[in-house]
Amino acid sequence: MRRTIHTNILIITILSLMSSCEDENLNKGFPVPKEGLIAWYPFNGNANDESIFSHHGFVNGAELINDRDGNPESAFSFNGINQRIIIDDHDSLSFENAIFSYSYWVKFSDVINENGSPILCKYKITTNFEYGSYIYQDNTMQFSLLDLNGGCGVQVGHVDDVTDYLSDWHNFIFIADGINGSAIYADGELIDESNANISCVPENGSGDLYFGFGGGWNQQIYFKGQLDDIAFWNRPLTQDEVKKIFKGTGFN
Ligand SMILES: [Ca+2]
Ligand SMILES: [Ca+2]
Repeated sequence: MRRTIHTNILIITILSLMSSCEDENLNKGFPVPKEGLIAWYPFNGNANDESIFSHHGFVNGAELINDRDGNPESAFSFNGINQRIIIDDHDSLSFENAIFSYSYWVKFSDVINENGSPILCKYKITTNFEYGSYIYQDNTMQFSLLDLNGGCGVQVGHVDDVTDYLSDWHNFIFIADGINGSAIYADGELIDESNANISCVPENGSGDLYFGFGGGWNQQIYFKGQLDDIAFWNRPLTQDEVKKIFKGTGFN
């Protein structure tokens, strides 16, 4: 009898261990693809880069808030006046031949700043510009590559009207694939693409990378809204990866 009880306890223990392992496996997986990952900001209580490169962000006023799942201090809010996150310039944040991808989650404010609203931008105010993602006064959101030194600049894709995305959090992914063109996805769906050669290839500039801040020549503009889970890759993401990032199913 004693042996039976012991055996039962052992079996129960093994079963519960197995089920807890299964639960863990269900929740496992890295949130974004690791291949080519250059910077990854999940905003877990800070603006640290959790890729292997440690391009940590310096938080300049932006405030930690709940993320889209209600986790505390897991996203950042920007007031549109003087708050931003700054990442020091680094060679790996410039992308040769205009081949790269980035992803972010955003919750827009219903008020677009008079001069527009930059989500992210790598530039130096009166010297050079590399890439950025802006909302303009007409409510379009443009994904740009520019080189103010060389005088070239292209809008390589856009969202027609951000007011279609005003409520709740949304995921936007921009893919630049050099001579093969570019694509933009919103919440896992392709919304704009071009097969044309990206003719403007920015040089490796000296500007920092900003979240919630940017501008054009001699322009400083702040973003009003909320941002989360920003990632950069030095390669084009696949459609399958885009969908998985949006669904949050995880990667090996
Ligand atoms: Ca987060
Ligand atoms: Ca540089």
